[in-house]
Amino acid sequence: MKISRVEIREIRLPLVHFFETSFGRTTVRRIVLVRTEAEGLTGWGEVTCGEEPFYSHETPETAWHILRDFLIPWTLGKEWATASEMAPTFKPIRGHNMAKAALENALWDIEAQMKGVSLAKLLGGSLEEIPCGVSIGIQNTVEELLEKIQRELDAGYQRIKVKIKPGWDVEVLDRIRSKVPRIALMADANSAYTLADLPRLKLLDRFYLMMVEQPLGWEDLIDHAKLQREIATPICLDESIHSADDARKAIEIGAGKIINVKLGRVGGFTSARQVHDVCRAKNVPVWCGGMLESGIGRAHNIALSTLPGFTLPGDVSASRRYWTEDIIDPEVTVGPQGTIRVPTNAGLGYAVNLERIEKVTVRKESFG
Ligand code: OSB
Ligand code: MG
Repeated sequence: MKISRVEIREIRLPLVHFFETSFGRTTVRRIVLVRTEAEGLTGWGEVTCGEEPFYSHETPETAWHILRDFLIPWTLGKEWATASEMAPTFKPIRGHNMAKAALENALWDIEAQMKGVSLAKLLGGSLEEIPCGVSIGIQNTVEELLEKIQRELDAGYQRIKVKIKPGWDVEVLDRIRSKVPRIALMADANSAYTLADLPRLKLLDRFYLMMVEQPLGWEDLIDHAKLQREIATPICLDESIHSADDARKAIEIGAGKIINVKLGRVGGFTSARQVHDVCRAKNVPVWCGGMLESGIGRAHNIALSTLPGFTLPGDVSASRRYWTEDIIDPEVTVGPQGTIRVPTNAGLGYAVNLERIEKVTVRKESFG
């Protein structure tokens, strides 16, 4: 596959409802999309970083810079036998995994179309339907949170994740458990605690959560291992895992029992599959995380979630929870059993709505 042209663009998509975590509130997403052309085919990728460097160091601005000045010049005009060749080529660039993932994943889309198979199939996935959970942000009041939880349960979602931080944790979980004692529930702290909070973190065991996600430092493994020895609730790592090597080390030292795989955070499909393989070999369950993606990133997450190690419901949910109108057709929908049917047509499996994308584009630049 010879890449003849790459276009990057930034779109702005207002969220249907603000999304708040321990590190801040998002109301409008700024998303950098990559459109790659090769062999007369078009592939799409999405940079999944946040607007500010609060989840990771990447922002739309850093991704634009790394794509324009390094990744795109390194790929244009080159012959690629498979999309998985990109990851080793990008290795000399340290970090910037979300920028790398957008370009690599666009080539996976093209490779799948060339071979006439779905992205899921190209990856080696087998599930025809994937189980879905939802991630519900911090709300203005606990009552609003309880209402939202009920709405998502009524829609069929298989597990509920809530965000926690000091001041919005034990009391909130207590209220949730009083109302819905039996649901599959988990909490995500986005690195809001330290080991000094151990007494508080120990209280989480009361709520028999499926897991607590990333309670400690965004790059930490060591303290997570210490914490896991002190609490019964399984720890799930998100921010700390950037590669299969990180996953191996985390498992070796007992830093957690579950891993959240995000395509952007680990640098694309090739790396994500390696993380999956490392975890599967050690019987560590994984699930697919979300970054408030547009339909393009969402379609990629759906394909990834079909791998056999993705045994827990992910944060991959319906388009309508995020956008009044998505940028793909049809939009992603979730059935009454809380599952998404995996598309079987070649490539992404959804039609990219270029007309809609043009309307929300604020800048673009092409190469080649
Ligand atoms: O920690 O999983 C996270 C969103 C933005 C940044 C980090 C996280 C999240 C989510 C939302 O939890 C998942 C989604 O619905 O896309
Ligand atoms: Mg998380």
